[in-house]
Amino acid sequence: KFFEHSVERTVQSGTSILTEESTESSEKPALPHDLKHIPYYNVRKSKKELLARASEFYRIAAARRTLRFFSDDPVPKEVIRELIKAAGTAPSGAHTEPWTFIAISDPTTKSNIRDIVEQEEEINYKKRMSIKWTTDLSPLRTNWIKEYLTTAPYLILVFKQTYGILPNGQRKIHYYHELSVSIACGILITAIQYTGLVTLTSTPMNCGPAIRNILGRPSNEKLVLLLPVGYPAKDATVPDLQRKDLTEILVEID
Ligand code: IYR
Repeated sequence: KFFEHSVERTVQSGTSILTEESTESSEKPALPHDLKHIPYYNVRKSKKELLARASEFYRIAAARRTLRFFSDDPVPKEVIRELIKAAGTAPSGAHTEPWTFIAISDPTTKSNIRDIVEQEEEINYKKRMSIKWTTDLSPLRTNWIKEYLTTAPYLILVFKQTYGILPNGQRKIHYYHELSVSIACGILITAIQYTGLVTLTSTPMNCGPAIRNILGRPSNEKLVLLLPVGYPAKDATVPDLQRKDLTEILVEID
């Protein structure tokens, strides 16, 4: 994947080799070559404040749970827009911003997505997933019935753009698109939690192309994450899971 660069080097502009499939020419950077570099300002916080803020952020992050039971209470569109703006601040390879977020509140579209997901997930659970996999999942009580896809007021679908398309139709290389979009997803999930809403990090297996089609998205976009977003149902439950202790996840080298 990361050798797209060397392939590109063989493509000489001004020759017949530049086709629809070709990538941007290697002579010109994708960003302006005279891109300005400006001062960065940071107001230093005291050590006390650093610790207070880090602890406060941990408290918020630690309260996050994956929810499977949603209320149908509506969520303001402006809130969803702010959340997507936050996700769009993620760092990306060569600042290519290789993501598209689709926010769906339309009941018919939600219902069509639910149909696709439930149809595929039934096959996943019954045939495609191993016995070991479904056994490992059984304590979490998941199955192919995904009521939350129609009850949650919003579905946010995150697509990664495996490449971009330049105004002249040439392909733009999206370096590290997988990682860049994963980071954006992390920011989005944490922003949802910070806001006071809940979500479920769902990755519907084998549903990407069908969902992409009903949304009319181009073939350079691949579905990575489907997030129902809303308030938890009044009687919502979550599995009583514990997280690893810091000593199990941190190795300090001083
Ligand atoms: N995608 C399926 C199955 C599933 C898989 C894992 I790994 C989970 O942590 C949870 C569910 C589903 O959404 O039901």
